[in-house]
Amino acid sequence: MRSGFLTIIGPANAGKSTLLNKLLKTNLNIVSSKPQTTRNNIAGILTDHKRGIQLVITDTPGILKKNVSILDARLQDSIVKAVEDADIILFLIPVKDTVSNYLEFFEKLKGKKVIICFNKIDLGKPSFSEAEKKLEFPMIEISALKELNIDSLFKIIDPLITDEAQYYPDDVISDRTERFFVKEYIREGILENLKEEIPHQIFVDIDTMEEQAEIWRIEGTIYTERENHKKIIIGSAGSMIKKIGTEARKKSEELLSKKVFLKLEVKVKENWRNDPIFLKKLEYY
Ligand SMILES: Nc1nc2c(ncn2[C@@H]2O[C@H](COP(=O)(O)OP(=O)(O)OP(=O)(O)O)[C@@H](O)[C@H]2O)c(=O)[nH]1
Ligand SMILES: [Mg+2]
Repeated sequence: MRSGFLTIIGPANAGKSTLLNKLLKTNLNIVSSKPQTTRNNIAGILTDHKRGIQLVITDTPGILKKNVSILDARLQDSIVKAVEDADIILFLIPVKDTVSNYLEFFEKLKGKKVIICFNKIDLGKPSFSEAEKKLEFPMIEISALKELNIDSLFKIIDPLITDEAQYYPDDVISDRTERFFVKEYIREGILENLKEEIPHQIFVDIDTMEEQAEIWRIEGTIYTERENHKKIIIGSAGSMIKKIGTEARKKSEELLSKKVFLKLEVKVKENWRNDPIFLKKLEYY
C-alpha cells in the first residue's frame, strides 16, 4: 500500500469541497454556492485497494484576497498549516479566474509537489496568462461537479504517492467527529435557506450530544452577530429554525444510524468573528 497527504487549496467557491466529495464518492463536506462555506481543514480518507493507495485529502477554507475579521485571518493561517502538512498540493481554480491573482500564494508552495487544476470546464475554457505559462507545474482541466477528467487527474496524482504505509484503517473516512458533522449540517441549512450575509455571521456550537438507548439527544446553539438576524433565523412563528432543524436532524439520523432529537437555540454574540477568546473556544487557534 502506498499512502500520501494531498491538500486542496484555492479561492473561495472554486469547488474544493465538491471535488473532495466526488473523490470520496460520498457527501462528506458541505457545499454551497456561497463563498466561505468551508471554515476548517477537513480531511477525507480515500482507501483504494484496487489502486493500492491511501490518500488523505484535506479540504481547506478558500483563499481570500483580503482579511476583514480575525476569523478570516485564522482561516488563512489554517490554509498555510494544511499546506505545510501536505506532500501534494492541488491548487484548484475556476476556469473564469486566473492563477495570476494568486502568485503571492505560490511563494508558500516552494518545495511541494503542486498540481494546478482548473475546475468547472463545463462552463468554459481557461485562458492562460504569461505568468501562468511560466509556472512549471503540471496543469489539468476538470469538472468536479460533472466528474469530467477525474481519471486523468488521478493519473497525475498516483506517481506522487510514495510512502510505503497505510495511515488509517480501511473504514475511517474522515479525521472529524460525528459532532463536527452535525454542526456542519446545521450550518448547511442556514447556507441553503438564508441570504449570504447571514451565513457569514453565524457560528454553530453543539452544547450536548448524548446517546440513549433509542435516540441521540442533541442540543445546539446558533450564534449570530445581530438581533435582526436572530429574528430572521427563527422566522415567523419559528418556521425557519424548524426547517433548518428538520433538515439537519434527517442528515444526522443518516450519519448516526439512529433517531435524533435535535433542539436548536439562537443567541446573539456581537462581533464574535473578532473575539479571540470566543474563536479559541471554538477551535480556531
Ligand atoms: N458548473 C460547475 N459548478 C461547480 C463545479 N464544481 C463545483 N461547482 C459549484 O461551485 C459552488 C461552490 O462549490 P464548493 O465545493 O462549495 O466550493 P469550495 O471551493 O469548497 O468553496 P469554499 O468552501 O467556500 O471555499 C457550488 O455551487 C458547486 O456546485 C463544476 O465543475 N462545474
Ligand atoms: Mg468548501
